[in-house]
Amino acid sequence: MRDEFTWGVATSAYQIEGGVAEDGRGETIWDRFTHTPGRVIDGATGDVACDHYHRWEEDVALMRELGVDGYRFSIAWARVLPEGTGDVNQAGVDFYDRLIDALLDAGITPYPTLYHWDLPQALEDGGGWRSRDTVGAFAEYADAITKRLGDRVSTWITHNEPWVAAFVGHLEGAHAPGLTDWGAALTAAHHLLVSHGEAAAVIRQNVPNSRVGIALDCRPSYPATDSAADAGAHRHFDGFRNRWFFDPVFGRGYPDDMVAAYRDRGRIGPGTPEFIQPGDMDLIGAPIDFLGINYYTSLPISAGADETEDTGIMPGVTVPDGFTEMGWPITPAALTGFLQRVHREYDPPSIFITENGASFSDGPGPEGTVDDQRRIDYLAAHVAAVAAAAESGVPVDGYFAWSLLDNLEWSLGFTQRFGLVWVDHDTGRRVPKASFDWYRERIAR
Ligand code: IFM
Repeated sequence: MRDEFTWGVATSAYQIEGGVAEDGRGETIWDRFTHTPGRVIDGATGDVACDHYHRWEEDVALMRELGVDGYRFSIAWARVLPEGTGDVNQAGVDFYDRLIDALLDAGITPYPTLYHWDLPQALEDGGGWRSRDTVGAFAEYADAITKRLGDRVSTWITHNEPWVAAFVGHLEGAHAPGLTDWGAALTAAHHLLVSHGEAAAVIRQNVPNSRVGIALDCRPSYPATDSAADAGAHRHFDGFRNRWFFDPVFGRGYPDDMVAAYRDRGRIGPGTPEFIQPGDMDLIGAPIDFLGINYYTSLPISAGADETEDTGIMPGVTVPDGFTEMGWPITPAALTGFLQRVHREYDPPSIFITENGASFSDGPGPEGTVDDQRRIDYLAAHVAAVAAAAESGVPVDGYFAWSLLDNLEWSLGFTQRFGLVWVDHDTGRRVPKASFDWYRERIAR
């Protein structure tokens, strides 16, 4: 690992904060979605979540005890600009102001993400990410928040997992805003990427010595058999799931094979895709200071499998290291391979693993302690995979475990636990798990 390696933990606003109606925060698409019957398991909502909005000092103390160098969290756009644009809500900014000061006092570097899926509902009402106007609104938000926090925060992440925001939200319909439309998904994906470019330029202007990046999720895949049909399906899946974002962010535009495939399938029209305006691809492909990679699993792909299949167990597949409770195969070696590929093909100046972790539901035993050995095994294997990539020359500069706390796993509600700290979702009580102690010792080493 490089000398200045950053060890951290990650969270996101809607998954932990709660306090959704406090201090002038506006409604978001996730408030609307979770309150729509049938959308989320058990009718769970982020109204209280981990109550971090009130318990943030306790959470900073936990991080101090853990000894992390960095904390990756997201800022709720609707706390800063309740309607998405317009007047700044000072009380909302103050929350992040206090958090950042406390982190800095604890010797922890803040790594804020501007957008982790919680679009202000007012913008959704105007077309959300399907509308070009949302790009301008995002730049306005980036401007407002970096002008207020940029004196203390130099590292900024524009978006978290734009693939998920675009495709799970607008094609699979399992996330807010719950649409199932290819045109909407591809348009939203493009606007998310353009807004990354716009915001990056704004941040550079407002923040001296800024470091700007984006956190892309990835699903490395491989053909399920050595048949030509599976190889083709794997290539298409990789284009859909990985290259559609990695290529443009590194200045290559959208991959030709995928543009052709989408055209053939009637998802975009002939000629230049209708959502692209002159200058967009340069904006999206402007150099970044670091790339964030969120990694959880990799998948075998068979011809004929549903293109959108990105979770769940593929029929007939055996995975030596088993599955997490999300049903995701445990595949640490693929992380090394993917990092080497990204280094070889895209050559970012610096890479951070901005998320990696596992869902296992172990809770307090009779002694009150949480023995989550399966999470320790998962994390140890993935940290080793990152170290292997680093040893082979990949410029990896940090690792953020997902997540500090058990939290709201979106439409799966509170049924999945990713935390190093167990949370009683009735009382908010926090109990550090065995993996917390393991990570503290790993960081100290
Ligand atoms: O909880 C999510 C997070 O919000 C984004 N990345 C994946 C995590 C686990 O599904």
